[in-house]
Amino acid sequence: MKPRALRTIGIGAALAALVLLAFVTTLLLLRNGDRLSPVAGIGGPFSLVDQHGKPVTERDYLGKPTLLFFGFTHCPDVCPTTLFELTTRLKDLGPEADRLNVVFVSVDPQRDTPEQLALYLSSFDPHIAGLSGSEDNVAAAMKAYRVFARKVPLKDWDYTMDHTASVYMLNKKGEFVGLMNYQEPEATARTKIRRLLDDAAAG
Ligand SMILES: [Cu+2]
Repeated sequence: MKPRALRTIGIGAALAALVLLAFVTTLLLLRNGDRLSPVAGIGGPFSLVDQHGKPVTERDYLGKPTLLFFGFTHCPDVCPTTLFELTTRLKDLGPEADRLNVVFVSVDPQRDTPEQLALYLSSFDPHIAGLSGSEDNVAAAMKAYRVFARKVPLKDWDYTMDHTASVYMLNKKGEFVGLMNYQEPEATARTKIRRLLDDAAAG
């Protein structure tokens, strides 16, 4: 073979090797990219009571990814809207909904007793757990997730609450991996939940 032919074969082989390397790296990157990256500094331990009166901590929700939302049952708009949307997403998932925790934490423990939460949540998907607790324990949970909430007085000693409206997404280790925004469009909400479930299934 002439040297030029040899060189062409050599270059061809090198190119083929490069293409193969690029392909393998892309596959690895894609696989890595599929994993949700935990964000440090948001989330932490909590000690609350569910709508059946059972004490729960963050450890009760490990092993499955979690959608965590803070609100209150007297909320006129944000909470019912979000819980209704979550109910629809859970219905869409069918039996796969069992692979996800959905947790509603009250920022209004004064009115949101376990009984009140049970009554309120009976209007939504039964997968949704409702947590409350002492003022201190609720405040600690809110602090851990950097949730903002404040009482706004209304007429006749009544009050409403301003509060953080995002849904926190936690992986199956309980690590914070991202947010779903208030009234997140259906398509992106579905994609986010899909990623959360796929990430959990990936081990
Ligand atoms: Cu609300």
